[in-house]
Amino acid sequence: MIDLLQVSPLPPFLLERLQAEYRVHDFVDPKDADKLLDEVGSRIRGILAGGMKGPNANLINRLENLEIIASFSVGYDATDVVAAHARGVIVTHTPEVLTGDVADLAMTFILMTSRRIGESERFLRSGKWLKGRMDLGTTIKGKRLGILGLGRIGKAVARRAEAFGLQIQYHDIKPLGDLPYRSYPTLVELAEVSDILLVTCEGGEANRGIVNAEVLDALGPNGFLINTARGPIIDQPALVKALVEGRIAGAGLDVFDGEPEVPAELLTMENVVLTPHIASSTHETRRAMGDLVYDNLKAHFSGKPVLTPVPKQV
Ligand code: 8YV
Repeated sequence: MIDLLQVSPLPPFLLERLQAEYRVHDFVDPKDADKLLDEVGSRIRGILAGGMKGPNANLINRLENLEIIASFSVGYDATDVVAAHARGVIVTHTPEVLTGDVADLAMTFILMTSRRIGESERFLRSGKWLKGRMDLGTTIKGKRLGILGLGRIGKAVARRAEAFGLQIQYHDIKPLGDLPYRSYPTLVELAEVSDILLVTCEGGEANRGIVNAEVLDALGPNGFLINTARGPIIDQPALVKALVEGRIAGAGLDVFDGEPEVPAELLTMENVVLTPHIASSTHETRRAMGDLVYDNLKAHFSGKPVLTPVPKQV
């Protein structure tokens, strides 16, 4: 049996399927990491990672027979891909299969923040409707949606948003060729001309804190910020401050810097929609992500090319 090291929590159906064919060593929260690695490290040929927990360079370099890291996520910022590729270790992720669900949540946030759905629900449940009417929301038709990172997920949100009558524009570090949407050279310029700013770019060090106070001020007091990507892309203290001071209108957030901790100020704000990193959390998508992790490992250990490798990082 091939030995795998599991560094991230995984759904039970995937774990059971893998355990039937591989020897899976639990390294999610090891009591004595060194002892376990001394015992099994040299036998490990694969790592099972996730979007929030992946191997760092130390771990990758300690496993001399490591061949593959399979991540149960589309985002691979938790894994040191540069260190893996430097050693010729393959890294796989789960693109495409979760795009629709993540885009659906982003669209839901756009509607929830502008139409004040969460606040309206709390208004009704708390009995306030018996004393008066709920305040008005904002129409989304005709508003400008700025998308930061027009990749697979960004494009899927754009298609949905077009059906709701939103105007789409974007900022991306890569030239994206012929698209029906206007591109802005900087994030600040995009925010300046957006009513809603959606964060769907990659996480990782290069994008840490790029949605900063200047970007939030460019979005302005009538603007909504939506994040379904990674928490650290937003300068979180700057976001909290902008919300407290009314310098932006509201936010829809599925991810947080330091999650599952969430800044206390956000918990009591009416104009903020908060979900616990659920963008890909459907039975169907989690099953498809698990199947892809399994299929990537199967392909690799059968001597075939993996299905969804992470692009080469140097
Ligand atoms: C998962 C994610 O919740 O795919 C990603 O990048 O962040 C989510 O789909 C997470 O990766 C589970 O490990």
